[in-house]
Amino acid sequence: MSNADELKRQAAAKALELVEPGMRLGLGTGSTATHFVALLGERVAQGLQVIGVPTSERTRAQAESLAIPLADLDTLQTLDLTVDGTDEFDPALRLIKGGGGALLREKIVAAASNRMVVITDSSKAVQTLGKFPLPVEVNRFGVEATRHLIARESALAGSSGEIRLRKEASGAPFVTDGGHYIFDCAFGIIPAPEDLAARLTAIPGVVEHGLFLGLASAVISAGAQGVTVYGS
Ligand code: ABF
Repeated sequence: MSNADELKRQAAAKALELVEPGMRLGLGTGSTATHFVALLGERVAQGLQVIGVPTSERTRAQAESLAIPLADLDTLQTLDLTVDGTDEFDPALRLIKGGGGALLREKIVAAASNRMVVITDSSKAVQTLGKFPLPVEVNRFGVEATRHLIARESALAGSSGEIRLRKEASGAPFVTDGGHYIFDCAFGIIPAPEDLAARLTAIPGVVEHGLFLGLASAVISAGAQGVTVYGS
């Protein structure tokens, strides 16, 4: 296991301490969340009673392989705890997520949760969001018109940069679990996350964006100095 991978596993193990019998859990997506689901699967095999809602088809497949009981959000409606990764976090626990392409279900599940705890490594900590290109999930109708509106509204919020359609290795557009496309917006810095988020949300062709504001209760970050918990 690489050092980076070990840090992700340490953060995941710390989050597992928050899981109590009977909890309804949101199961995140990405390499760090994969560690959490694997560790959760070990506890389920030892008799821990929980039920999970996966935030992506790949997390669903991993959870099913570990016999973690799953339900859909329509049945559970509210979750006790969601554990998920992130691409960036700032001192106010604002996040950029979506590098893994699962941002829509991740945000729906996080919003339905009483508590959202982010697990990550210290390399994701930033003072100002935006170094990581902001993913924006868009409807496949009128994509170029939506790109133009994203550029216009982002500039009004003080952010500009290349807006790239996410592609598969084959060159075909990446398609999300929800059947949408993703633009990755290389803004560099996002000085006004709340303003940008509101502007993007107001664009009809935008399905969702990767700014997670006010959703994370805590960020568990593993680094050379050990595991640090920001928030509660
Ligand atoms: C997922 O976790 C995505 O939103 C985000 O891109 C990813 C972080 O990836 P990793 O844990 O592999 O660093 O929730």
